[in-house]
Amino acid sequence: MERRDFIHSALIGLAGTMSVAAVSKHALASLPEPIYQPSAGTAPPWRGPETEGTEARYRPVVTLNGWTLPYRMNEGVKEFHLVAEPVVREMAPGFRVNMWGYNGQSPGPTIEVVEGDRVRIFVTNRLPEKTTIHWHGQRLPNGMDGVSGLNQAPIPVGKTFVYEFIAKRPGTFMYHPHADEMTQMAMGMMGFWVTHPKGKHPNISEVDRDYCLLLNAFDVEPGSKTPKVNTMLDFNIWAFNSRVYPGLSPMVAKLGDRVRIRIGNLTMTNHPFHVHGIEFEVTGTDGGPVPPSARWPEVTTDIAVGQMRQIEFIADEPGDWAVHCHKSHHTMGAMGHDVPTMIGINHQGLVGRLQKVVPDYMVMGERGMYDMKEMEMELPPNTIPMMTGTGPYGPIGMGGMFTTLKVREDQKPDDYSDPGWYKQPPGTQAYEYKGTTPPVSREQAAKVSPDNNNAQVRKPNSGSGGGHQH
Ligand SMILES: [Cu+2]
Repeated sequence: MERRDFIHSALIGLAGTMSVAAVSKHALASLPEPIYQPSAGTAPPWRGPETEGTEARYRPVVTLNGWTLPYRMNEGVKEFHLVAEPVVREMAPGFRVNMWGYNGQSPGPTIEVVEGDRVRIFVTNRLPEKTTIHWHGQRLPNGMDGVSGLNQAPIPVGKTFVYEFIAKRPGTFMYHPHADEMTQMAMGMMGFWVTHPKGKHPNISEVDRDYCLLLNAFDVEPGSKTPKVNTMLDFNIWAFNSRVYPGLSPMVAKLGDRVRIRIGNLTMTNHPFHVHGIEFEVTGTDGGPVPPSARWPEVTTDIAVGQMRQIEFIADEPGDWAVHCHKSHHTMGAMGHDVPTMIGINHQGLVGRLQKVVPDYMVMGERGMYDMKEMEMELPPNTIPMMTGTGPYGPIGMGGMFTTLKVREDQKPDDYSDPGWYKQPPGTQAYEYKGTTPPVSREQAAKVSPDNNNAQVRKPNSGSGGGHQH
């Protein structure tokens, strides 16, 4: 068979119509053509041959600012080809970071299969060092678990290894190296894996939208392009799928849709994942689906290191709802950690004198940090502002692990395009009070809390209103 013919049949295989007889011995022994993703945008759901028509086996997921890896069928086996390699990830417009990833991006593509599928994954190592892949959470033969030295020899530079197993249980999984983990994960090597249930499952709902995102973190010095790989805890870029707000797509839903979000945490700290506007339930954990009788409602759920969570809700409130990690420094861009707290410091007269020595000197934070959202600070090249994103009412002041859930009555089914900003119906938005303001009595405030230590050290009649201590 000519190489041209092989490529042709491989492409047909991707469309799922290649018959078993059409596969020659030569094709069987060949690597599937690696497929690359040049864009850091959100790819539409990958509509493989099993997702459409009356025989459809599953509804495909959408990986936020990511994509699903197409497979080829080879005698009943789903074959994928992952290429571990250096990539440049655009974390937000104008902010590019040198990472390691798979098939052109970090995170790598999502692998999406059905319970019971036999899966064969070719892994080619184009990194400058050895690697492996561990299929986090899967039931598989011990020799396929990917821990270098324990389950296999690591994949040498330039070589390709084959992993093969049956996707035994439905759920949300991740993949990542288990060789020089600290470096390779700090550089962005990770990906998502979804196994859909085979047929109806008592504890797994059919949903209208199914989103995937990995929580990941990097330490990129402002002005530089390569993450520091020896950082243990003090990361400064907090990301969903190696992207930061405002570089993240919104999650969109049609009013009334049942929405699932699958979240995995491959950072070195926990993230309380918070969704505004609705209540959700955790419908699945690392170990599988949660029976409906064991679920409870939440608006925030903590996702510990190495964990996966599936949350589900009905998108029954229209609007643009914030979705973010609730650690407030995780919704910020890169910053120095040594900025002093300046609230209450009077800078009058100081700025001019300081600017004679430091021409770019700016006062930061004497009334809180909100002003920083509007400030035009001079930043080193290739650095995102600390707080950023502009909404219909001004700066949002969020970076990092932040995006929006956009619920619209007129969003078409399967339409994942951004509907723009929500238009508040008249009379449903917070507004300025314009009546008279009664004087505040601080004396009364001190008297009503006699058990409070702080209140006791104040002289109730001093008139200074607190802060005056013995
Ligand atoms: Cu966080």
